[in-house]
Amino acid sequence: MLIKKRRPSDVLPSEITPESIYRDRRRFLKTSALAAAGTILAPEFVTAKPMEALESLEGLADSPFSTDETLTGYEEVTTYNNFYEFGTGKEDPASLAPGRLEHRPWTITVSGEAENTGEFAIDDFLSGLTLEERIYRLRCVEAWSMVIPWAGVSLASVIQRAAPTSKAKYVRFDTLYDPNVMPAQAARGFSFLASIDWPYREGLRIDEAVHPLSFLATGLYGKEMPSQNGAPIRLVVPWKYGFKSIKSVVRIHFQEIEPECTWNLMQPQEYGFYANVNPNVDHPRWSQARERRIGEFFKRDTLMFNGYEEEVAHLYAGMDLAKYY
Ligand SMILES: Nc1nc2c(c(=O)[nH]1)N[C@H]1C(S)=C(S)[C@@H](COP(=O)(O)O)O[C@H]1N2
Ligand SMILES: [Mo]
Repeated sequence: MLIKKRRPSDVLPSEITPESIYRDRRRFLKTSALAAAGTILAPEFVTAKPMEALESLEGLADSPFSTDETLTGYEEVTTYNNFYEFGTGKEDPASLAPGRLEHRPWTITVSGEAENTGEFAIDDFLSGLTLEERIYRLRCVEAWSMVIPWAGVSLASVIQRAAPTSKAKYVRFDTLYDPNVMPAQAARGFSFLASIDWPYREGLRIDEAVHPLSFLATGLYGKEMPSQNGAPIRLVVPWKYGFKSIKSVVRIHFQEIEPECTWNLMQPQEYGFYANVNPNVDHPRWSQARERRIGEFFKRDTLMFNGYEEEVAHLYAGMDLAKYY
């Protein structure tokens, strides 16, 4: 595998490339035999955040699940974020996470109802798994959306390796807890951030977790994951509101009962365990019928299960989706 390392000082503003060129480069890399010989001919482009040098991820397999909708620009994807560990402002994660959140060493603990539990260095955890690109819609519960080219591995492949027991009805994910890295975890007093019971936790029913759309992303736009997007590894569940897609995961825990999830614990009337994107079930304080695609002017209709209805509706057959929101 060819990995070209670059120092932050190598990045020129002219190298910050719009998504159209990203796509051309992907096509180019696939078709050009010369590209395999090195990066000399491949148009190089690097992160918009000169703070963080991100390695290229080579040889990403394509996925039939990818949408061909227009990608949200790299700049928007990496500067308009929700990552409350670094503050509630949309620009806080991009300004505070790079340089604070170290991507290596990183340990993932697999625990609970599974045969192959233990602590794994992330590169061992990922070794032998197929690295794919998945271009997914992301719909935040706040009624904005993006289209993001993720890179990573199917969650099912990870779960298969963990070999959950028959008692494993749910899987829970925890974000890193380290107040020295994540300033909001050190918040004290009566602030909103101090009221969050860290670490951020999320969960899925086991059949949701092994659904082929469920993804563990280690990068985006053909590069390793920027810190602000949840480096070095984060969940992506594209038919659910964005808050289910937990960032910077350190634990995967198999359990028999429905896990406690951060937003569900904080405001259960507003954020349910399922959190499936549903234009017909409004948030108590706003409508979910429409959304603003970041970079677009006019709002668009929100699609049932964020447009993945055909793939996932069967998981909820017979369930009242207004009750199991
Ligand atoms: N640990 C953690 N994970 C998180 C969040 C967070 O605050 N902390 N925010 C969630 C929300 S609300 C959204 S919309 C997505 C945003 O992902 P992005 O910034 O990569 O677009 O991350 C989710 N994962
Ligand atoms: Mo969100």
